[in-house]
Amino acid sequence: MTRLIVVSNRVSPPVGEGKANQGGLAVALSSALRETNGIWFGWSGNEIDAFTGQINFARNDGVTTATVDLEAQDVEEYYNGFANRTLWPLFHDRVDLAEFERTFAGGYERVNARFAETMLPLVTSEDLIWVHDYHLIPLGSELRQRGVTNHIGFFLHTPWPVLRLLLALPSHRQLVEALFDYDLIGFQSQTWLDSFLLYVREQFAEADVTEDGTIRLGERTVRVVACPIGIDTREFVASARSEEAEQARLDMLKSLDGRALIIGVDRLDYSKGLEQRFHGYERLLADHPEYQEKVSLLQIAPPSRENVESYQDIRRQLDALSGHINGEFATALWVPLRYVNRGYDRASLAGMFRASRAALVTPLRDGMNLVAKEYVAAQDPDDPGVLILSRFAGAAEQMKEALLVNPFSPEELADALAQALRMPLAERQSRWKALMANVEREDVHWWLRSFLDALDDDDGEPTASLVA
Ligand code: ADQ
Repeated sequence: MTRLIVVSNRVSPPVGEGKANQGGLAVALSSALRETNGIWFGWSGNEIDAFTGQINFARNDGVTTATVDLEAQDVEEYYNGFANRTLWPLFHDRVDLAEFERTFAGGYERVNARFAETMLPLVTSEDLIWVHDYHLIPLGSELRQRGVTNHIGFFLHTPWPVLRLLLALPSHRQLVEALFDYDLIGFQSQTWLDSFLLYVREQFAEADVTEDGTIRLGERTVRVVACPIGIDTREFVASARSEEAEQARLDMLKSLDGRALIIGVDRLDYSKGLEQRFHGYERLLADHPEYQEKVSLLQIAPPSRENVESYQDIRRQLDALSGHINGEFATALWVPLRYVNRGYDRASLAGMFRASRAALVTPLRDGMNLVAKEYVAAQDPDDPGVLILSRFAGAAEQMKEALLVNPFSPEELADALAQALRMPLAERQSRWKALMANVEREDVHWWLRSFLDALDDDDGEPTASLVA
C-alpha cells in the first residue's frame, strides 16, 4: 500500500485525546491519517538550545508521528515571526499588521531546510508526500534540492491574498516560485485559486497557464485545484447525539431560562471578526429593543498565539468591548453577552450548538472555516438553528443556503440576527437540509480522496488503496 507522508508545522494528538481547542488542521488530519495508516512529520512544539535533527517517533491510535524539536531562535523567527507575524496577517488582508523582517524570512528558509534535511531519511521512493499550509511553502523545493522525485502536494489552509497585497512582501516572488516545485497545489476555494492564478499571470509572464489548471514554468509543471476541506461529519453527528452533548444542551437550556441562544466559537484571532460581531450584536439590541432580555450571545474564544502582540491587542479590545456591551444593556437578571476565553471538548460544543437558535460565523477572511460545518452537523433536523455566515469565508462558496453577510457591517449582522430569530420553522428546516447535504457529501474523507486522487493522477496508478 502506498504510504502517505503528511508534513505540517505542528503534529497534534488525534482528536478527542488532546487539547479541546485544536485548530482545524489537526481536526481534519487526524481522521485522514487514521484512514491512510500514514506518517505525520512536524515540529514537536518543544524548544531546545541547539538544533539536533533528532526524530522522536510515537504511535498513537493508528497514526505514526515523527517530530523534531526546534531551537528558540527558529521558533521566534520562523513560527512567531514569518508564519504568524508576516504571512498570516498578509494572507488575511491585514497588511497593516504584517511585519517584514529579514531575520524572519531567514528563519523561515532555515527551518524549511531543516525540515527537509531531517525528514529525508524517512522518505522511500514509493511515498506520496503531502505538505500543509503557509508555514511550509518552500519545503517541496527544499526536498527537490535534496533529490526527492516523489509526487509532492501542497495544500493551503488559508486564503490566497489579492495580488496588490502580496506585492508588499519583499520575498513574494521567491515564495511563489518555490510552489512550482510541487506537483499539485490545493486551495480551499475557487476564489483563492483565481487569486493565485492572477498573481502568476501578472508576475510570471513566461508561465503557461492552461484552462484545466496546469501551469508550466520552464521545466516545471504544477497543477492547481480548488479542493474545499470538510469535517468528519458522521463522527460529529454522533458526537452531537452523545449523552455528554445532551447534558451540555440541557445545562445550557436551563441557564438560558427561555431565552434564545446565539453562539460563536472561534480561536481568538483578529481574522475571525469578533470585534465587528460584537458591534453587530450591540446593534441588534439597540435597534431591536424587543430582543433585550430575550436573547443571549455566547462567544467562546480560546486565546491563541499569545506571544504575538497583535493577539494581545485584540484580546484587550474584546475584553473592553464585551464589558462595554454588558455595561450598557445588562439588567440585574440578564447578561446579554457571555464571553468565554476557554476551549470545550467537541461533544459539549456540539450540545451547545444544538441548544442555539443561531450561530455567528463571521470571519473577515477565512480559508474555509470548519465551525460553520460543525454547527450544521450538530443540529436537530426537527428544530435546526440558523447559520449566519460571512461571505468572506471559503465556506460561503459551498454554503449558500446560510444567511450570508458582510461581516464588516454591523447593520447587516443585526438584520441577519433579527431574521434568524424570527425565521419560521419550515424555512429553517429547508435551509438546514440543503446545507447538511453539502456537509455530508463534501466531508473530510471526500476532501482527502479528491486531493490524493489528483496528486496521484498523472502516473495512472489508482489511489483507491490509500483511502478506505
Ligand atoms: P482555524 O483558523 O483554526 O483553521 P477553523 O476552520 O474555524 O479555524 O477550525 C477551528 C477548529 O477548532 C474547529 O474544529 C473548532 O470546533 C475548533 N475550536 C475552535 N474554538 C474552539 C473551542 N473554544 N473549543 C473547542 N474547539 C474549538 C485553519 C484555517 C481555516 C480552515 C482550517 C482547516 O484558518 O480557514 O478551515 O484551517 O483547513
